[in-house]
Amino acid sequence: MANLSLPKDFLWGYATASYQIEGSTNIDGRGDSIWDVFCQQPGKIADGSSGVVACDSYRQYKQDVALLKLLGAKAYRFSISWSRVIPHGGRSDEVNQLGLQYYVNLVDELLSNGIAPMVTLFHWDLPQKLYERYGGFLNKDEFVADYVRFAKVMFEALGSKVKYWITFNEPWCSSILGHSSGVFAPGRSSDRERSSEGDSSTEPWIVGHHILIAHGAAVKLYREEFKPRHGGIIGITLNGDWTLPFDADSKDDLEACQRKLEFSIAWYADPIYHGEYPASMRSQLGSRLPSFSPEEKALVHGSNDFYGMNTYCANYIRHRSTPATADDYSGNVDILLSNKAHQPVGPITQSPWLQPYPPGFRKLMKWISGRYGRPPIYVTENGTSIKGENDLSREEILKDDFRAEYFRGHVNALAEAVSLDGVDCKAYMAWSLLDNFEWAEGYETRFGVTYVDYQGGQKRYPKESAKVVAQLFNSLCQ
Ligand code: GBH
Repeated sequence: MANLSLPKDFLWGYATASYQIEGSTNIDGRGDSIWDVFCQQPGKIADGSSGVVACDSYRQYKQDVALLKLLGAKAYRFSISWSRVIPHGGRSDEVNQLGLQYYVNLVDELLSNGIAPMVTLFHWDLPQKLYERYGGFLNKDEFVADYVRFAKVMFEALGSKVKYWITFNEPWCSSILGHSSGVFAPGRSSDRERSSEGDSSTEPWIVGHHILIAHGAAVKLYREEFKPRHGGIIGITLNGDWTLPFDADSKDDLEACQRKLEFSIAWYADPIYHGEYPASMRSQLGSRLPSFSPEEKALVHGSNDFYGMNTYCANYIRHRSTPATADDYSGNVDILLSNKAHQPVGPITQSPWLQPYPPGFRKLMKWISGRYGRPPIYVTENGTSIKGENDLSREEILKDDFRAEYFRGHVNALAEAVSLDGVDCKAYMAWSLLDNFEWAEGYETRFGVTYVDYQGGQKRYPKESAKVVAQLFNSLCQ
């Protein structure tokens, strides 16, 4: 451990997202997002809840900033509710000054407390009106133009103050979960028991394509009109988890591991860093995977100032020998939580998909760094839920040893990647500052280093893990 260290100016802090924390969904002129509407549909959210109140951060943002300061954070990653700023979302629609002012106030409060704001323009909450008008992400010309105008409004309002910009959070989720499995808004799928609309064989690939183009177009605007004046940086945040072979002796499973990484990460990162979708995807998806026009390619290729990395866990991967189905989105593999010898990849948590495996974090950073020419990596999310946490008393929840241990393992793995593997990692945002609305899992699953008392005015109580995160970075950054 003694030889591990991180740069003194390493940026660490916490992340959140607008719909998960803000509440006040009908206040001060905010328009609906696709999540407001999705939550109203019976059966979509585990506990039937929504983001109507959430952590009440729209009203309690000063408490959030005071909390960040107390925890010693250097940076705070939050996202903008597009429909709060432009209630109907479109490029000819009115800007809602009250909604915009909220983000100006938040940024000012952060800066006056010495905390660097990191802004995610889009974390899944598309204005509902744009979905109704033209199908949202599915309409390239409309979506790209509307997104770029929204981005411009935000760059104009905050460009002189915010130095870190993220165009999209985890486009894989908007594409696959929103338009293939249908478990996230807008809930489209070929599965007619789940949705009356959607085509899982084509729509996710179209949506991903359009998001990449919208990302490229917003980056172009930022680089031409804002970066020269303000000197900030901009990139996209991609999710992805490390893969291990189900059978370590199987060449097929080893290849399947690479394919799974390509279908989840390289789907977006290859066009950005290499100008093209990965060969494995082109060959499996054929003409269902859109292709870039020369202009689009030029927009997307080279469009990251940094690589935004979200990761939580790892999976065992087993090759499938049957042909890929039309709705397959993972490279025709089985994604498993234990291997051939029945060993689990990690301890269970409250999230069915999340079993922590800290060595995978280091390996994945190295994989990204190697494939993309050692880009600066900003870890924009990493964290865990805890099995049964929500059933405990507040006193018990505050002693979150499991989460503290998760952060020890992962921050140590990060320091190894930097100190021993030559990975250029500049930032780490733990997920999350607060317990919050965990999408389709509602409020039963907590990810915060801070307990939020949903029955007690959303009062915030820092957990043990918050202290551990600060200790880790205070001792590593020198
Ligand atoms: C992050 O996604 C999100 O950015 C954040 O908003 C969220 O609160 C946090 O995770 C914790 O969940 O079992 O097929 O439905 C993490 C990446 C990818 C993890 C999709 C869950 C579900 C796969 N997510 N995955 S599935």
